[in-house]
Amino acid sequence: MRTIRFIGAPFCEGQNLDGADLGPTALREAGLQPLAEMLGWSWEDAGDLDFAAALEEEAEPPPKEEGRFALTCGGDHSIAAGSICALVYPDLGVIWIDAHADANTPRTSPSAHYHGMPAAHLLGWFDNGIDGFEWFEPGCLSENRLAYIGLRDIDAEEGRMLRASNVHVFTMREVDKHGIAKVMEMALSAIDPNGFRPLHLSLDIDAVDPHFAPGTGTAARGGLSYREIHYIAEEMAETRRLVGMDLVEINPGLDEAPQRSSMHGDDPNLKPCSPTVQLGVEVALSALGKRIM
Ligand code: 6HN
Ligand code: MN
Ligand code: MN
Ligand code: MN
Repeated sequence: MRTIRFIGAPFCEGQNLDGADLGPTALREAGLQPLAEMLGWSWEDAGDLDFAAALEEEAEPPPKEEGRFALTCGGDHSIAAGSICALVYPDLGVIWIDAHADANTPRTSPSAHYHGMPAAHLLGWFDNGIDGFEWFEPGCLSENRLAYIGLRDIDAEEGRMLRASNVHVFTMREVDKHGIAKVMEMALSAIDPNGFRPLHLSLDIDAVDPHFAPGTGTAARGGLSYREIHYIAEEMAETRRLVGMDLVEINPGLDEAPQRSSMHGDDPNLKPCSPTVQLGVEVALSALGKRIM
């Protein structure tokens, strides 16, 4: 039996809205654990990371994750710097699903929000180190092992840096033009031409159209459909090489009213949840191998 290690990362200081820190608890309450166990996974809950304590103490590296499927739930997308850096696979390929590229540097960022920067940090694009990040390994992700899908809201300088790089970018226009199946095929073969690399899925829920994912801080219209995000997750599971996943930017405080759904069946232990939380649970289950039939 394969084991999931669920890591709660209730960090929302990478931007200026409260509520994304409620993500891990909301996903637990929506029943992610029993639903994953029904798929045959064994579940290990690492609890929530204590960011307040971490700020007080000497910077400690995130514990290295190996052998289990590491599911890190945010929080905002800042946490991907830690979750990806903590994976021990030196040839890791990353599929980054997002409306945004999160590839600003402290020099180019228009907002100074760190959640718009973790990809650039991982790629080693920052001019300088940052205090508190002594554990971090800038450049631990190489450009040709990163592919984005779903982008549609990119800052000018960020776009220039991406175009000048070897990062693989599939914007919403490529999804329109080729369809999601072809885009997934192109993205996977771009980062993993021989099909043997371990893979990580960094999933920002704002990649999905706000019609399906209203509960997020930086919503951008014109996003992935309900089935397109599921197809991505299903294909990642199908590779059988998925070793980690981030599920970030779900903000229950900005979400619509809780509802009961078919996902909950008539299990009284599963509480109704808001639509973006529900979407997060459903997409995580697809990435964990759930199939329509
Ligand atoms: N996210 N590009 C904008 C910025 O502030 O750098 C938005 C970033 C959004 C980040 O959604 O993870
Ligand atoms: Mn906060
Ligand atoms: Mn993001
Ligand atoms: Mn985003």
